[in-house]
Amino acid sequence: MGNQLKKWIAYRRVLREADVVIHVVDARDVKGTLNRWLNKYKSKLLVAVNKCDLVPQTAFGEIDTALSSYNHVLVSGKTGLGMSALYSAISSLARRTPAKVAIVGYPNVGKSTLMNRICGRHTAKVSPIPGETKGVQWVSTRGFLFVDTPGVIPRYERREEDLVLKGAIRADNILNPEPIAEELIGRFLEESPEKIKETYDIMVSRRDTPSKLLERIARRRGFLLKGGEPNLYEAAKLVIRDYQRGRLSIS
Ligand SMILES: Nc1nc2c(ncn2[C@@H]2O[C@H](COP(=O)(O)OP(=O)(O)OP(=O)(O)O)[C@@H](O)[C@H]2O)c(=O)[nH]1
Ligand SMILES: [Mg+2]
Repeated sequence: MGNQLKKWIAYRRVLREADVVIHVVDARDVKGTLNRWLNKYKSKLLVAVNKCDLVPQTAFGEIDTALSSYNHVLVSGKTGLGMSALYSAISSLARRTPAKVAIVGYPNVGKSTLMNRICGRHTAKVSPIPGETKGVQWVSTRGFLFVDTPGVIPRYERREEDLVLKGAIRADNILNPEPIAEELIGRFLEESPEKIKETYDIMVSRRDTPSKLLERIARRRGFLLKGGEPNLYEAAKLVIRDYQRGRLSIS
């Protein structure tokens, strides 16, 4: 049997066995990291909107509206925000002791970070590189059995740009990072241009185009090609990496 298929079967088994399925999504892209396929487990589904420390509080209302049909909580595995709400939501879904709780979601949304926060120790390996968690391991804590799972991308998901922005593909594996970095810079230019200014220590005005800014970032960082042209390829990968790591965030 192929490795992928084995993993898939193990994943399905975890979902079936679990009493509570915590579907972790990224607060910066809730719709994009929400896997609609998991709706078939809706009666035991709890959506944990993670990385809330990376979005302004004014965005919380919008997130609540987008998820109004889901049982959901806003959390940050990094700062501990919303953890007590998460525990009560888990408890109200748990129907036996110890209840089994599976943590699932896209690669890199922070499943292992959340698992560590819940278990209060470094149970699961965390990394800014998607695809860190590989196996499946149940951990007993707080009267529950928790399991962290490897990130899964639904089959219908194909657009590379989308996957990159969600942090599901690592920046170094992208063939053509420039348009993606420009899309990102364009968003920041609209929502908080000062963030680009601070992060890269460059001049930014609203009249600047994303490609102009990418060029400025390359020069500022000394990413130059022979002849002194800016190395946009390296600058684009830097911007994508910073976004995936949360160094470049709207807050
Ligand atoms: N700012 C911020 N960063 C977070 C938060 N949670 C996780 N991260 C960061 O996001 C990156 C991915 O975290 P992981 O916990 O490894 O994500 P994962 O979902 O387990 O990833 P895979 O196992 O690869 O699927 C790491 O760099 C974490 O430090 C959070 O709440 N806030
Ligand atoms: Mg993980």
